[in-house]
Amino acid sequence: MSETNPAATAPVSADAAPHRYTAAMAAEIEARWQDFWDAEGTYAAPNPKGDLAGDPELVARPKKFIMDMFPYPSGAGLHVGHPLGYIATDVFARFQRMTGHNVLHTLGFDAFGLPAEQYAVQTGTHPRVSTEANMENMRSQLRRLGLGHDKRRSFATIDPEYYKWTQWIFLQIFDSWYDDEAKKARPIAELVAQFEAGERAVPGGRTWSALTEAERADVLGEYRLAYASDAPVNWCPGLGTVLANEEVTADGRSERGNFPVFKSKLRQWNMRITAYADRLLDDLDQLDWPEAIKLQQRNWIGRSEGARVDFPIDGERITVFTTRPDTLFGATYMVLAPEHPLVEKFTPDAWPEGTRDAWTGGHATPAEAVAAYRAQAASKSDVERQAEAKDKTGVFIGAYATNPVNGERVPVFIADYVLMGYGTGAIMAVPAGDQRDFEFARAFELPIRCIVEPTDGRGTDTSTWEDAFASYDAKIMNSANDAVSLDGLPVVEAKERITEWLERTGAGEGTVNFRLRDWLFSRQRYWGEPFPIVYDEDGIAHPLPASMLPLELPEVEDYSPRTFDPDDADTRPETPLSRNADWVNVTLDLGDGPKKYRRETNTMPNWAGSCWYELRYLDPHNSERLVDPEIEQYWMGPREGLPHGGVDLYVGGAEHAVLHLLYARFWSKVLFDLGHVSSAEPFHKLFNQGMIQAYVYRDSRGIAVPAAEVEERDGAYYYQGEKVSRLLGKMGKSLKNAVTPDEICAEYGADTLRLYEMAMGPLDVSRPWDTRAVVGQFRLLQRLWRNVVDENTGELSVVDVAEADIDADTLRALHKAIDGVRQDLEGMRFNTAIAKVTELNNHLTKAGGPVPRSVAERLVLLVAPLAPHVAEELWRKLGHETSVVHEDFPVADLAYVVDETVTCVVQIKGKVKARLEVAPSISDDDLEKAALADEKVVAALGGAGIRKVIVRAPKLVNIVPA
Ligand code: ANZ
Repeated sequence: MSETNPAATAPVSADAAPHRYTAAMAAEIEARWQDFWDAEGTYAAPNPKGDLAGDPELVARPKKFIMDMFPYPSGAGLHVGHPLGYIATDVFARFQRMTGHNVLHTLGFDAFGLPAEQYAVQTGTHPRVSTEANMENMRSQLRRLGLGHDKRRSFATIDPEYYKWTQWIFLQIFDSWYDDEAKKARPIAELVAQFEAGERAVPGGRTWSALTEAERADVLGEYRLAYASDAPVNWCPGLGTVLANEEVTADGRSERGNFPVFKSKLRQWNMRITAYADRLLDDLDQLDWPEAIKLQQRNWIGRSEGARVDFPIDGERITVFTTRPDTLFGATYMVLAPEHPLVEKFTPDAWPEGTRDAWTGGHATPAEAVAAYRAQAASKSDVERQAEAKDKTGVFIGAYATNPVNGERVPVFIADYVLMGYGTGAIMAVPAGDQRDFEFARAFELPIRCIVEPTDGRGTDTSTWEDAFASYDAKIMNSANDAVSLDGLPVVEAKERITEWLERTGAGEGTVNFRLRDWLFSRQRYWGEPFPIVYDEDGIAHPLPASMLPLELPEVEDYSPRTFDPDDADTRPETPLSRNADWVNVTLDLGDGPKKYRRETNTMPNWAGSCWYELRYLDPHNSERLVDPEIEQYWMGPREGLPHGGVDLYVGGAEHAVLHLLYARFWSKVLFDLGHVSSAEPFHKLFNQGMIQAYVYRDSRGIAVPAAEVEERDGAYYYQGEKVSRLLGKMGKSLKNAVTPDEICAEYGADTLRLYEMAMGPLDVSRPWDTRAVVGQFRLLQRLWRNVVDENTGELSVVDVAEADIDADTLRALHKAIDGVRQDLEGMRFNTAIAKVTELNNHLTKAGGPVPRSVAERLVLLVAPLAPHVAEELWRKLGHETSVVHEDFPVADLAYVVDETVTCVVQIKGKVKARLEVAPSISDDDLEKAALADEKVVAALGGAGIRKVIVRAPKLVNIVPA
């Protein structure tokens, strides 16, 4: 809903002050200063060297790299919710500039992605054309906000000069392996050298020289950090592409479009992010990130300490992963994931003697039971399979394994609550200690053996139990064989002891398991980075040499991925790039003469471009290297408090907790290991801004109606006379409640919009947009203007007054504001900073009379980070020739900051000679100095020496002259 603001739009009537701050004036001022900044390059941050080298004095300052999560250039443009974070970083960056820092602040575009491609499919417009147009539109919307970006450093991920380096990084990752001993990535050539020299055994036991080229490629594929594999992947026929785990919802559907997702075996590129699981986890501790995000990353990585235990079966073995090896004596059956590759091997032709009916699922043979159960399990998502409280289903495969700790025969089942993708895809089931196993055991009449002394009074007779008993504080019981006893031990010690026994007897070993999976890195899309990979006639993948980069996207006739019946799991993707035969089939000389090759026709996922963009901002035009090491070191290198280096401040939404932020950390670490960068972490401090919410109004059919046309009457809401409901929700076109920054800028100006967004509440909290409240900040700027400029003449209204002659109340108000605003801006508490500026401004308004020039100047400097245009204008009016952007932020005189003062009496020889107003907390030393410096005291002493000063802070100073 919008209310017209009379001050902003009313035509200037005869009696209205001609030089009042109005929307029209704001528009004029803002446009003028934006042009000035662009022309002067006011926000250019100099590099220590290279094409962006500049003012050595600025370079020598401490530096700050302040960054936003860059936007996707959507066709809908920006609404007022989008720039919340951009304004915040801009205010912060401006404050840092004014407190002596060389500040790098810019913004690019994350421009590959699905919407442009879908638009292309619908309209036939090339995705580049629509994306460029959207960027152009967003650039002008952003420029209108007065953001102090170094535009020389901006780029889009779709620029071939940018994605050349995305492809180059892919090649670095492809050409490296993770050395578990050195705990870092190394060039693959060093691994080959180890194989050649016989220093490392070649898997399969042959010598390196005996392997064919294809066999070598296969071996190296097992090590490379980027590798193609035929693993089961998330295939989404409805979208026509495969998806990363992170892109699949908890109910096993595509995050985008909500289509079913199936596990299908497809040859796909992967990134071995799992090699970095430990480091990704450990290094979180050093980062200044919100705890909630760290926790999400920790959970996503999901480190579990436990053991692998081998259960012998038919001369072979089934290996399980357990976090509770201490419960091994209570393992009374085993479960394999239905897809487990060993299932066929151990499934006999007939049910063994004594098989219970309940175990067979009513099937005549184990093979039939297994086949039927597998078909049933395949139709469920992992989440459905794991859901608690569901009936546990499964079938016996007709085989028994041996529990290594007590030699007992334990029946082997398949059941869908065990997942193939976790641990080893097989478990030992301990019904007494695990609720899922407990339910399964009850359903299948399997023994439940009490191996942990219950501490809740339920007793050890498991036939009376209603659920499993789990506690880390309890003691183990019924757990001893001839060689090892866990009885009486608490869980942690029992785990250690049994793990020792397992390792000693060769029955198992302690191990760490991660939930994190490798990152599925290929998509069957058009609008993404092509892979710099070609296949020779034997199907062996070859990297393109760096000299052939960028490998640009070819033109194709049809951009759409081929989509299929969303429910048809048997379909296979067809990539848009494969439709351009001239591009796909090429003759290249990769160093051994011209040969025929076939290009990889998948493209990279849209996360690729955002995995390293912070580095490109540093050295955006470098065509020789990813980033110049000295420049990288300068802006991002490790330093005090930032052991891993990284961006000083990164602001964006919390929704990127595990996708972008995890991938970017992974790429940083690889680049760090390979020596390309000095920072092992991309983002040292992370801040998640809240959301700007908006009211959604719906009619009786539940359909959203245009919010701007809703009227309020007596607390109820009406649209075209019909009553509508009101709820707080997201802002957006589809909910018909989007407010654009353009509208607000037109009505009040960008400075008002900036102030309003910053004043709405703490930055990390979500808040409802209220157009009617914006005018409050506009009035603040009007009063600010009026405190400096005569509205009738347009002339300065300030007066020159010596600091000593400014009244004490004003000085107190001023210094309190300076002190508070400084601390608030440093701490990113922009809302309270604005409150303090408002307080000072109101004080000056109320005080009446002209404002002392030095007070007005400092007020303007306080406002400058928040409302830069009006600040520039007033600064210029105050007679300054240079931009306010690089002025020093005012510093408070703390003597004025304390709330109350007490009166201190200064006596000379017992007679009161002066009274001082001092802070209650003043020290004896400071009070003595203040007393001796006081004019009246100096006069009374008349040059006489001092024998003794007795100080009783804060109330009394007694001076005894010599
Ligand atoms: C025996 C046991 C006894 C277990 C007990 C738990 C409690 P986290 O902590 O998430 O790592 N498990 C192992 N692999 C599995 C798979 N592929 N699908 C489903 N469940 C699996 O969980 C590890 C525990 O989950 C393992 O420890 C195993 O059950 C089960 F009182 O082994 B436990």
